[in-house]
Amino acid sequence: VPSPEELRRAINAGELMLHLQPIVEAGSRRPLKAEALARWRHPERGSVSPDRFVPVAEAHPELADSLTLWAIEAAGQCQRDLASRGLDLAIAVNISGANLRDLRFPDRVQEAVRRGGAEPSRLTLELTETAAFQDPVRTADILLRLRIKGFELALDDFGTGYSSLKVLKQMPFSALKIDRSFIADLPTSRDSAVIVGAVIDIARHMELQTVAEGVETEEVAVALARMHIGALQGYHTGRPMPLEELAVWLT
Ligand code: G
Ligand code: G
Ligand code: MN
Ligand code: NA
Repeated sequence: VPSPEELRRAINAGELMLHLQPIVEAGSRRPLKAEALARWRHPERGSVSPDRFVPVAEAHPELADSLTLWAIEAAGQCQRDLASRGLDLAIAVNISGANLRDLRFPDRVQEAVRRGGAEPSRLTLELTETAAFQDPVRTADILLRLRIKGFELALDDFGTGYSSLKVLKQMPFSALKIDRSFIADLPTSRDSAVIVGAVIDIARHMELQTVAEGVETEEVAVALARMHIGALQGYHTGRPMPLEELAVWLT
């Protein structure tokens, strides 16, 4: 596990980069968006997984902010790079509960977007329900400010927290990402199929977009399209990849 000092240094030294995973429309398989996933190429240790360094950032609010603002700025640069090749894609960036302590966060996001050159309406911020529930009143306030600034908000890993429906009711989300634990066994588990069907139904009535995470087979993709899910994400429809590869993948 890296120390906070090492991570801080790495962010400043430009050792982090984004990989981008396609999110495609379920029916047409047309690319809608890409999720930005941070990668750290350490000069001695080689690649360090986000599972190791994201928790370090989350334990230090100011470091969590640096990571998120770096990712937002870098995502904007990716979007501009794609636009210069005639490719238009929305981008989703993961944010942490640690980012939601300070009411100045939305302004800082807006500044990072300005530096990176992204279009706010083409940037989605993804947040897990666990993060959203640490301080629900403050979170709702911060999320509302972000929505007013034009950002899309996605509830990530939906179904794995303790308060999913309450979070949906209280927070101004625009999309819901169904956790891969309900998606992988969709063809064989009647329970998963019933749960996913009900979630899609709730989302439709609440006018929320739906994304299935962890789509690993054509069979699952077809089953989800039949259930009228909005979008698909997973190794089957596209792995996380560097920007250059994504540009090729898109054309
Ligand atoms: O590819 P994957 O191994 O990228 O990511 C592992 C975990 O790390 C996921 O839960 C993902 O949401 C998280 N993650 C990846 N990049 C970022 C990031 O830039 N910020 C935050 N907060 N989490 C990230
Ligand atoms: O927590 P979040 O949903 O942001 O995490 C995204 C994580 O899921 C990343 O680690 C990414 O590499 C991983 N991922 C993306 N597609 C698939 C998939 O089809 N199967 C599995 N098992 N993991 C996936
Ligand atoms: Mn995510
Ligand atoms: Na997720």
